[in-house]
Amino acid sequence: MKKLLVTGGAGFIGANFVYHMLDTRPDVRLVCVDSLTYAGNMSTLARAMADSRFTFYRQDIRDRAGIDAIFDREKPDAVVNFAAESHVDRSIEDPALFLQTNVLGVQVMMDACRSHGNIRFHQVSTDEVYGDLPLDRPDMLFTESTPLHASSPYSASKAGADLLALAYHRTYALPVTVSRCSNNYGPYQFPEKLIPLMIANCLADKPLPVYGKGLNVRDWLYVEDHCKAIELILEKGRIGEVYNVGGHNEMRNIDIVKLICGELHKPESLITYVTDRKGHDLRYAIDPTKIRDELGWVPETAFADGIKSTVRWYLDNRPWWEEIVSGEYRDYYERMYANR
Ligand code: NAD
Ligand code: TDX
Repeated sequence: MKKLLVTGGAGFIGANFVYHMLDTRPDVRLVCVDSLTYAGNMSTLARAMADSRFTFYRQDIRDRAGIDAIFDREKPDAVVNFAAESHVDRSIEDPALFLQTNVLGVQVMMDACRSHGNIRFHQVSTDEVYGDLPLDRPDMLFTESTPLHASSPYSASKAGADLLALAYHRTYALPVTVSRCSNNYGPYQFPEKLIPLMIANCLADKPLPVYGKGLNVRDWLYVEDHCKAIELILEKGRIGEVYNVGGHNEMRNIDIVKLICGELHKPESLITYVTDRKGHDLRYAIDPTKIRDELGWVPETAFADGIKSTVRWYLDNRPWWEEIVSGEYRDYYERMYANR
């Protein structure tokens, strides 16, 4: 049976990937490494913990000795690195942590792969490494050869990790792949991110803080489609290659927020325009031709269906996010939004 080591599995996409693999791949065992930052949540992994094919380690990827010990013991066949500080607004407040986890943590993971038999390594990256596109040029999309042009400390740290991963391939022949995905949405997303934040605030009849004029565009992909893309790249992706992942689903922030109001039967008068994010990227849009043509990947969930089931999930799983928004997240929210 193949053993896959997954970092960041207690976070949003990592947990969805863990469940995708446990539910569809009886031939795979999963070892999850996660330090449980504010964004990691053991309740998310409750069902996985009951599965004999799943093992969990509370472990920071920056800690070389701890990571080496897990590799010694588990001897994984491949590694997928989801672990990261992932929120742009937090990176504007505290860039150092982003560099430590998102760059140096990746180095530790790849060094462990090298010293344990040149283990296959997949780096989960983001379209944000390309910077942004103009709003008035719908013809322009990010391809894998678009130059890296990161705007935030978060995206700069992810770009640094991508370059390091590709350098480890060229220099040490480490079998590396990189995927750069657009904005994900779906179950278990931490409520600091646009879609769950707006759902939670709507349900509490709280103001809906839209940055700037709400005209920035993101390219949304249902998280399960991202997980399937990563699985395909792991199995069939060409070593040393980058794959863009996205579903041609560009939406303006304001339209997403209005749609959520509609789904929850809440008045649009809750919408409050607040001070814009510093350096706010205007538009992201992925060209997924390469992964479609080479690996046959196409997104399967239409946004209209995915957003309905996501809203339904947050309605059906209130204890999961209510516990989060009533904990230390409250201080973050106050800090970030009080005087905005
Ligand atoms: P998340 O913030 O929900 O989860 C991150 C997880 O990593 C958490 O469980 C956290 O505890 C863990 N973690 C953080 N620092 C760690 C460390 N030093 N050691 C071990 N574990 C650590 O993030 P997400 O939205 O699930 O994103 C996962 C990955 O996908 C990230 O690499 C992110 O850059 C990338 N990505 C995210 C999106 C998106 O829309 N969310 C889109 C494209 C790419
Ligand atoms: O309160 C808000 N109001 C608002 O208008 C928040 C939290 C966000 N926004 C805007 C900012 C963005 O234009 O909504 C858009 C989406 O914001 P986020 O959910 O913070 O996502 P984004 O900055 O686009 O980054 C996300 O996608 C790429 C993930 O957080 C990254 O980890 C991923 O790499």
